[in-house]
Amino acid sequence: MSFDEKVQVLLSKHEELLSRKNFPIAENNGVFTRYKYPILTAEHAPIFWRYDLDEQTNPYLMERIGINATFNSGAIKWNGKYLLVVRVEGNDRKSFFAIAESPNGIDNFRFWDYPITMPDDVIPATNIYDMRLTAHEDGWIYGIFCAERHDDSAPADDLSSATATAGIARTKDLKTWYRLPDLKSKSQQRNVVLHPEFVDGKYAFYTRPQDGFIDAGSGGGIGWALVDDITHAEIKEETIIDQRYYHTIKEVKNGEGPHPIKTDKGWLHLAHGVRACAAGLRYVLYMYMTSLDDPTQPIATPGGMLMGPVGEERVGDVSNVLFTNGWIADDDGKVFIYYASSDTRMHVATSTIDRLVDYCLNTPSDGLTTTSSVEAIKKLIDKNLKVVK
Ligand code: M1P
Repeated sequence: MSFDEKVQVLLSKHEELLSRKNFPIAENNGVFTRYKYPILTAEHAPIFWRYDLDEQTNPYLMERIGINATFNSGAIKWNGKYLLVVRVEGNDRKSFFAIAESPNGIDNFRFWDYPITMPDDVIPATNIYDMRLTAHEDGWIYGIFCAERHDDSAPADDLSSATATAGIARTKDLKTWYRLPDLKSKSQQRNVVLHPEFVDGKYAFYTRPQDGFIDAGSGGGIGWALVDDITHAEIKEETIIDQRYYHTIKEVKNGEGPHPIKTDKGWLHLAHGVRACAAGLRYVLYMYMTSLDDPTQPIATPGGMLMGPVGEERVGDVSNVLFTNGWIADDDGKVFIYYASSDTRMHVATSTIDRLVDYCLNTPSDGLTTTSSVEAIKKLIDKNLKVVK
């Protein structure tokens, strides 16, 4: 086969993958629908990012720059298309952002030609990842993401310790990004999200204070902070609005997913919770709602997880993980939940605002003991037996 023929085979196999139709999985729990195929994998990265297609410089047609994973993606509807700002991780372990676009939100995701060129902060980060997108009422689209740097206070031979801060950038066209100074905070921060509306005339952030790079420690849970000036954002006061509890799906840590969706019953939140087990940490997705009048006040806290890793989702670079930082609500009420499995690939699940609100308002809260869980089930049985018998 000639070099040109080999290139053609490469391109046509890639096109087959990109244009593959996705299908809803028939069995579902009425809350959401999963889809058969992941929507983005490392193999979806463009051939021309990975191969040198010049026979003179790459006679064996070898991959030159390997892509390891495509995961934790922010999401936004833009000019009628479903866009993900994907965390792409190269074989060199560095993550970068790249936009993938789909006409229908469930398949045919294609990367734009170039990854995002993100300007550096005054102190350049080693790695950036997990962008949450917010089209704010001030007219900008903000991307808030984790900026990771080596912890220079660690002993000289410790080349793993790192620090996490929230990087802030904004754009009007998703192509040119303007970097603002990182969020100033007393503690390290990851999973920081910008609320889409001003609150008391200020920018409002969901935060996740943490004692160390990995440890949420005394952080308490998902926080909330108001900031006067986003061009010099600083957290002066932080209130915990979604706490962690012993023996729950979020006992070790939690983090806001994408920014909440406004509904006529309250703000609808999607988040991740982390628990410890013999296999390590287990990351699942959960929901809660807060009041429209006061977004710091919880009005619904359905117990347990909304989604946990199943089947192939359970295995990957960091196994037993579901993580989300993007969703899109269409005008007709359909919701596309974009989630990553095991720090490896992206998936979509669909639902509706009505179903998710119903789920939040009618799922019993976690009573924090076996006794109260059994009481909740007995209550449902009592009700159902009157209908069934
Ligand atoms: O590896 C699982 C996830 O771990 C981190 O999330 P958290 O800060 O809640 O522990 C993040 O690094 C995330 O990117 C990753 O998916």
